[in-house]
Amino acid sequence: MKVSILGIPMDLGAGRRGVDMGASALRNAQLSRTLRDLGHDVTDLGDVPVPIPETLDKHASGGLVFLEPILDACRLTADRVAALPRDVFPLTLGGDHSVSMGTVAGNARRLGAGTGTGRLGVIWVDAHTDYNTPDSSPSGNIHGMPVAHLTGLGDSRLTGLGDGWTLRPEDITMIGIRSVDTRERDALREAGIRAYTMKDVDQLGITRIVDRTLEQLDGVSGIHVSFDADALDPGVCPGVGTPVPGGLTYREGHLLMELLSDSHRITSMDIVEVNPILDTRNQTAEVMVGMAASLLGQRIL
Ligand code: EXY
Ligand code: MN
Ligand code: MN
Ligand code: MN
Repeated sequence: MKVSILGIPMDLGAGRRGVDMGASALRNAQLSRTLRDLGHDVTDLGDVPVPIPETLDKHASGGLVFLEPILDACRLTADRVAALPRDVFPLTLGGDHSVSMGTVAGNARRLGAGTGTGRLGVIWVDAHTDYNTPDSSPSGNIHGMPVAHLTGLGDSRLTGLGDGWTLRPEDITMIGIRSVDTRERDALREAGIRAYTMKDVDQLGITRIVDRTLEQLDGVSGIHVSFDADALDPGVCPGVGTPVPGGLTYREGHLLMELLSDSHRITSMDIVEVNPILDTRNQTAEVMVGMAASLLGQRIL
């Protein structure tokens, strides 16, 4: 398969510094070489330009911190991704999770979703549901809000990234959830978004969750996997800014990727929230490169 890597070195959406170095850490952990060794035709497109917070005014407007530069970076990201051909697998590297407003919008456009010719499914692998709006957010940090904006809730400048397209709540599945704010919970229920919590992972197991997810997403033109490193347990991925105990094990993460790979239905992936400053000898980036490898066909035997 043709794989195009694109970095979005942005930490403006997070409360802590350092995730802007995530893309670099993933490259250092031999991302390209690992995927080439699997037989893929890998092109690294480099990075989308993103300003550093030191050059900006940190003003929160209407409950949103760094709105304008995040909007600009997401717009550039969406345009770069949308321009890639359909037979390319975009592998986008954050950056904090707000970059996914750009990657998802870009992949939707790339696959013709929103123009009447198809829908994009999204599997959001995360400890958090990222479903706050500027109104409900306890922090003002935009990385806690991308899913809400993708579905059309929140600030109209951010919902506009889809150029009229919005992600249907029925086309989203969340996996690994264990930290949800009170008002987020209400909004998720109202929207009817499918979310598999860690309790569901314990009870059902990854295999059944994947079966149900693929059934739920029957009929979409492509499926995007947005993998937040904090979905995995902090013992496995310590290099994240918002760690939550009780996460996916190393094997649950790999099994999820292996089964999704077996389905041959995944068309793009994000790796986000890798924070090398908080990491132990680049362990988190190495684990996440392994996750990408499993999604792209690496097998034990
Ligand atoms: N729910 C909290 C907030 O909105 O501030 C925390 C969000 C953390 C988001 C992380 C990266 O996925
Ligand atoms: Mn920041
Ligand atoms: Mn997230
Ligand atoms: Mn998270």
